[in-house]
Amino acid sequence: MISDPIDRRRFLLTGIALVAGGSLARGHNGTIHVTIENLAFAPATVEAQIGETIEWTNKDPFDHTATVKGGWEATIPAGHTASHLVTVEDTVEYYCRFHPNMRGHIKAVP
Ligand SMILES: [Cu+2]
Repeated sequence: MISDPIDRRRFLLTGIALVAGGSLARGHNGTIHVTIENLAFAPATVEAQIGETIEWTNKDPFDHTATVKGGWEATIPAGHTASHLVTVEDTVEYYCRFHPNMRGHIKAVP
């Protein structure tokens, strides 16, 4: 019951994003897509349900990482993708180990 307004907002935001060009596109398989281009995560902030997968696509000509200090790290090679399964503790800030100014945020929701 408590999560109802959050779910509605998520649905609404996703719908708007799809209409606006799909930058927050959510697949039917529960994958949330983040593009890395020009040394930035886009979108920089994502809201993900626990059990969904975040997939980063690196369009830059050099490697990046999604690194959580004291936590997990995904390496995203140039021109490739990498993914992370969202778990309950994944409301986190992450950054790129090679370019620490690159920062992203994940908000995990039930
Ligand atoms: Cu980087």
